[in-house]
Amino acid sequence: MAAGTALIYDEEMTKYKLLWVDPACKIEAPERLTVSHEALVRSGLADRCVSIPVREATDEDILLVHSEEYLEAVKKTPYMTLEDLKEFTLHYGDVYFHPNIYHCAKLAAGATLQLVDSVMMAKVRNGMALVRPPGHHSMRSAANGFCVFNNVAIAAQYAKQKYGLKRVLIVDWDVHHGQGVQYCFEDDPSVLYFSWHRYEHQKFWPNLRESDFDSVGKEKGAGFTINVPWNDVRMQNSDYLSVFCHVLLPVAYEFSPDLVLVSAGFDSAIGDPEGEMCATPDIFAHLTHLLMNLAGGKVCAVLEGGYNLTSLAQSVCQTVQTLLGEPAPRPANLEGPCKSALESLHCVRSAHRQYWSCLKHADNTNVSIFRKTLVMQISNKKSDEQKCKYHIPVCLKQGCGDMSGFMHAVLGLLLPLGYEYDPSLVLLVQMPDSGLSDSVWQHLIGLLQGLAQGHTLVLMQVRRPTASSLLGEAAPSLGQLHAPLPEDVEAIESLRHKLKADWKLLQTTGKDETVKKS
Ligand code: X5A
Ligand code: ZN
Repeated sequence: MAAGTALIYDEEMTKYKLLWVDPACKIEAPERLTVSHEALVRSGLADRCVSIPVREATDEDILLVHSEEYLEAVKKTPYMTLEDLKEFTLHYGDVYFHPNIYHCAKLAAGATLQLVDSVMMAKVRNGMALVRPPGHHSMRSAANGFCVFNNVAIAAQYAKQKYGLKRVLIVDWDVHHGQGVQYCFEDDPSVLYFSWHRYEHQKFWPNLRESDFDSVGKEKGAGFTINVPWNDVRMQNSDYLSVFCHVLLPVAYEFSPDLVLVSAGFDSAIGDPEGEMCATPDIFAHLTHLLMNLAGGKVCAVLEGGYNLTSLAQSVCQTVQTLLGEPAPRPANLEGPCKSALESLHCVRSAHRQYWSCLKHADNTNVSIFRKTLVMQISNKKSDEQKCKYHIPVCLKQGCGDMSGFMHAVLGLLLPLGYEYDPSLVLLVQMPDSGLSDSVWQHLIGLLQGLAQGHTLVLMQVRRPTASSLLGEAAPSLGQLHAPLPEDVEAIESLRHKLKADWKLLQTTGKDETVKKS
């Protein structure tokens, strides 16, 4: 295996900036690159890396991802007046142009390709490219989100073409969704795109429906796009690690990539004004470390976002230090993932169960039913195992048959849990073979009427299928339905016509049915 870590950087990429007032764009400043590079130099990390020169991406490289029309349009920007640049910028979302940005964008994409070349030609084991402008938001024919050319997407296509790679993994740990990368590979099973991103149920930029967990890729590429939406801010180290352990890594090992590209944005770190997350810079040491056993260690990290200069510089150092082979520091306070992260995790795993065998046996039960429902099941079956916090199987030797044991469970478990859970309805279900005596049943009903302001629904002698439906299991298919009896259809239809003046949802045509009864 090759040794060494490449560092690819050129000061030229600091030589463009926002030339007018735009609050959305002012955070994308040249200092992002200078502080990151200075931190690497000051810590001695830069010296331990193999320094590789940048190059300009060629038209051919850029056309691997972008359209000719778009490339030609961007090519004109160095000659534009300030007014023309402002006007050109208006065609796109949250991005700005500058007379030197086309040059820098060619260097950013070219730096990424230099990194891929040095890793693929085994000059180094892995490496990082410090680049501006970032890439993951730019699309085939559009600049977007500070991005002009899609550095990582171009690199993936380039690596497939030049080195005949069968599978490339793109890990996008930037706090924004790299929709440009997603669009580029959504029907391509040779590129697995993973992204987590601040989403807040589509309230956060870029506010796309297709950033949610149920966008999994299309056609042959179904299952090869993995989106983890963060529906809350302040995600922490445990949330990030959980998603790596329970989604990305199992799938990545199953995918078995030939190369790993990281869209390494550090706006997912604490202090960032965009992300508003709480993960500490040392988590990036762990994220990096966890990827370094894939693809024989061929990991190329490419800078994307990151707008808190302190947090950014520290995170870059953690990443490079780990690429160099330093052991990762002990991660700060690891409690479990938060509720919102668990919800996202569950949704992503469910959405991908059908595509990845590592997720097939995961969360096999319909846990969602238990979110709104606290289920306590008293039986003599040891086999019932707890499905989640809100599912409490209680195994008594004689089930409900022994009065003392049963009352012990009711008073010691069911009542306190019921009071803490504070339900709005109590549903009591008695199975036919429960063995429960009438008097115990009467006590149970009486005790539970203290909950839910007395709203109690009692189901006696319930048949097995009723219980399974109440627990959220799918009903078996009814098979093909034949046509109903004509006299039944007639009776139902005439009733519907009689009732539809009073009940809007019974109406099926616009004619004279909107007339209200006076
Ligand atoms: C690369 C990156 C963020 C754009 C935010 C626009 N772009 N509101 O982090
Ligand atoms: Zn970002």
